[in-house]
Amino acid sequence: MNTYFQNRLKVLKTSFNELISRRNNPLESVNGIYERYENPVLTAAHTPLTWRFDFNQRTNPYLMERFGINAVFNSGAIKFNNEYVLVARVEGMDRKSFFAVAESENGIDNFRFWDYPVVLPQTNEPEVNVYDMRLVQHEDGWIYGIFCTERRDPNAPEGDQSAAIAQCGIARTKDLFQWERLPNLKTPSPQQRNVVLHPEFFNNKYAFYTRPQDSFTEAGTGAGIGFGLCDDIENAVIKKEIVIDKKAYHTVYEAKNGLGPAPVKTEKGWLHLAHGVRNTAAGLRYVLYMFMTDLNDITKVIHKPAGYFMAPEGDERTGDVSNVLFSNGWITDEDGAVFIYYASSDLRTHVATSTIEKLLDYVINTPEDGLSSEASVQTVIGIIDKNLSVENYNGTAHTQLHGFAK
Ligand code: M1P
Repeated sequence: MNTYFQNRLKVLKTSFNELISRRNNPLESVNGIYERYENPVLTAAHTPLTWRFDFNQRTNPYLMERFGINAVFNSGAIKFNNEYVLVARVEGMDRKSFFAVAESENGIDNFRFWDYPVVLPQTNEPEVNVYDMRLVQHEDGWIYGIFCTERRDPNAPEGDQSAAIAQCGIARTKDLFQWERLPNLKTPSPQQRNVVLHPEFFNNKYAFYTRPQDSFTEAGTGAGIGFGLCDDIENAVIKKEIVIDKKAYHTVYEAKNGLGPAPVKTEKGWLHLAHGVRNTAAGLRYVLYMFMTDLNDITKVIHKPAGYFMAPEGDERTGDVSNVLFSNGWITDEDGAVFIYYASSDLRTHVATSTIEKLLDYVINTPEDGLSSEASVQTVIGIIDKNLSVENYNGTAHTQLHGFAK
């Protein structure tokens, strides 16, 4: 073995092992709702060296990377065999995404990819790209992977090589290793992204949250988080789609929105995590928000805190698509601990932790969006009034004098 090769091999292996064994510490929570962690849980550098390098000195004397990975983000999540398991969107330097399973014992660090990425069977109409899998343990006994499938728009002129069609792909598994591919979901909408399967039957049917789109990028006229039912998951057709959470003027979901992971059932209602998108002079800004739907009527939103739950901070702000937080995976433990896996700027995957108790408090007790500046001022005044009349803040009750608390 030549010395150059040997040295490079040693450096590569040492830094990789250090990275995947690194401890991840929680950061102080300012808002009291969740804790972020100091390091991302998965990045391109976490993908196994055996995927990227040819370790044969004869065929690769310079130990060059032969298959570059660009990003690991938008990960589906599930607790499986007592491990915290992510099915990540791994994007190669060739821009194609695929799915790969990574697992950790504690959900916050030491995530290791399985030896091989997921081999996803194709339908009769093969796609070019797949991404953003939502993992759902359905009450029918299968684990479903609901994801976006994308191909070039066959009607686009030759000169347009970016027009695409996005649809919802469906696969299922019992072991996260062997996947059965089912036909793509059919809906009345021209395109779909951010489709999620509800974990329980609703009126004896499979229930889907959808995101109807007029075109590849525009959520358009049908915009909002949609909902529809289908009889047969093996040939899934939604005949009627309704919108259950609309986009709204001058909110964080003004341009479009989409559901994140499958909702979590609690005694007070179904907890939902979603992303909202608004336009800015610097481009689109993606943030996460939460809402709750009724336990019996899952199409009815019963609580919705104003604004965002989580927005890009610090290093999260920059990446391939900057100013983006996106989540399609969370895990709830039996003790109520919640692990929220979110991606920043289409590049890396992070974790934040909370509890069902805290998330219920947040969703139920955070004021709703009054949809105007005047309403926001009234909301703040309501909070101030309460604070100045109780002894919580600094141990004494205040009286109001000339606009200042005394
Ligand atoms: O680039 C930000 C996100 O854009 C899309 O989300 P949406 O359909 O809501 O606009 C998806 O491609 C997503 O993967 C990506 O993170």
